[in-house]
Order: sequence, then C-alpha cells, then structure tokens
Amino acid sequence: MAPTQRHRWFTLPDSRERRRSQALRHLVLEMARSDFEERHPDARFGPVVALVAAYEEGRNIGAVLKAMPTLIGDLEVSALVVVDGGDDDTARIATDAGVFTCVLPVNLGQGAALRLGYELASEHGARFVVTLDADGQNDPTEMPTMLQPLLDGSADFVIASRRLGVDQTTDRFRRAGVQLYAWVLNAIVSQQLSDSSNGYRAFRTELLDDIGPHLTQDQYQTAEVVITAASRGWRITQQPTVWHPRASGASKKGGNLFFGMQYARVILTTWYRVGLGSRRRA
Ligand SMILES: Nc1nc2c(ncn2[C@@H]2O[C@H](COP(=O)(O)OP(=O)(O)OP(=O)(O)O)[C@@H](O)[C@H]2O)c(=O)[nH]1
Ligand SMILES: [Mg+2]
Repeated sequence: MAPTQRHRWFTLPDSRERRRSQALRHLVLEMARSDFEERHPDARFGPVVALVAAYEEGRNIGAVLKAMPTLIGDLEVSALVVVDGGDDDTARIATDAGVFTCVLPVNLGQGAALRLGYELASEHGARFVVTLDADGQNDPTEMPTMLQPLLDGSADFVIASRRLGVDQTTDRFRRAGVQLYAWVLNAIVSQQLSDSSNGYRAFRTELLDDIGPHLTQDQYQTAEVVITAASRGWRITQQPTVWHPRASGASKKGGNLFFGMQYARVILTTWYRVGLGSRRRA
C-alpha cells in the first residue's frame, strides 16, 4: 500500500482541520498584536480603559469616541479600539481620533476582539476595563455610573441594565428575549441581573486575568462572561443606563431568532463547561 494511502486510513481529517484553524487564528492574533506594538511602541494605559470592539462601524465610531470621557474622578481614561477586520474606514477614524487602536487583519468576532482587548489592557497597566459598543447604543458619558461599584469596592463586575434604566428601542421581541435570558441566566448562576446580555460592562482587571483563559466564544460572548465570572466567585452587580437605538446601520448579529438561538447555545455550552449543572445535581 502506498504511504499516502496508508496515511489516509489513519488520519482524522477534521482534527487536522481544527489544528489548521487554530494555527491561523493564532497567527491573526499575533499580527494584530504586532500591529498594536508598531502603532503604540511604548503604550501605557490610564487606570481606566474604555474598550470598544468595532466591526465595520465607520459611520458610528467617531461619535462614540468623541463622547468618551478622558477623566473619571482623578482616574485617566484611555480608549482602546480593537478593529475586528472589515473593509470600511473604522481603523482610520479611530487612529485619527488619537486613541489606542489595534487592527485584526480578518474578522474574528466580537468575543475574540474583546479578549484581545482584555489582554492588551491588562498588559499595559489598566486597573479597570469598561466595554462598550461602537454603534452608539451605549452612552460613554455613563462610564462613571458603570465604574462606581468598582471604585467603592462593592463589586468586581458591573453590567449595565436597560431594564433598570431606559430602553429607547422599540423591538418588543428583543425586549422579551432580554427578559427571558436574564431569567434563565439568573436561575443558573444565582444572580439578580435584569439585563445580562448588555455589552456595556465594567470589570476589575484581576477578574479579566482570571476568567480570560476560560473564555472561548468568538462572537456571542456576553452570557459566557457572566457564567464564568459567577462560577469563579466574582461579585457581579448592575447599574441603570440608557439603551439607545443603533446610530446607523444594522445589527450584525443576525435576526432575533438566530441571535436568540446563539444566546441559548452559549448559555448551555458554558453552563456545561463550568460544571455548575453537575454540582447542583450532586
Ligand atoms: N456583530 C458583530 N459585532 C462585532 C463583531 N466584531 C466586533 N463587533 C462589535 O460588537 C458590537 C455589538 O455588535 P452589534 O452587531 O451591534 O450587536 P449587539 O449590539 O449585541 O446587538 P443589537 O442589539 O442587535 O445591536 C459593535 O460595536 C460591533 O461593531 C463581529 O464580528 N460581529
Ligand atoms: Mg448593537
């Protein structure tokens, strides 16, 4: 039998496929890191990093960056935009705004882009990280409210709540989904969160260092972060904020049904992974 034929008998093609995609992914992340080092050779962030993952948000990101506070109390705020691939001028607009910018050469998804941002923030001196969307749905001027529970030492992780605050959007199906998934998540992790899918979040960097190696979701990451942090004993709380309609363009996460299915998948797979289910049953 020719060696190549024998090789085919004993090789699992999909495991090779997985290794190949992991290697490519690693390469893409290394390229983005080099890009960051080149743009900002001596980067040193302020104690607060406002982290924005942006995918083709050229029409929205400028206004978000303009509204960003530069100081909260006496803490300096550094904005860090992780441009998640894409073909538009998001990277140029962020660079022109004078903020820290890191560009992924291809689109990896919001979860992957945020993970890279968490690592950069921690490596370059941040004590707190606030994540917010690039599409104008979160108001950067509410960052002091988001940080307050971290600054007064009452929590390690703060999630914005459109249900405690104001929801200016009109999609009733999406609202029902937010409510349903918050209820499911609370039942799993014994929390009282009213809007667990909100992307406006504030973290202590120690928490991100701790949960970072356990995060795997490349796109629909919000539930994974909550379940992982709760399962590792970090204190989570919420703050009321305003949830604005997207400034322009459409959600890139798919329609409500698809989005909802992905959210449910992430809850189930993360719950299974952290083993909360088995501990409860025991
Ligand atoms: N959808 C999507 N968003 C990304 C990606 N990478 C980064 N993002 C950013 O993640 C943020 C949220 O994305 P949206 O598509 O608005 O999704 P969402 O706000 O969670 O959900 P909506 O309520 O439908 O807008 C935006 O700042 C995006 O630019 C990606 O690959 N896909
Ligand atoms: Mg959005």
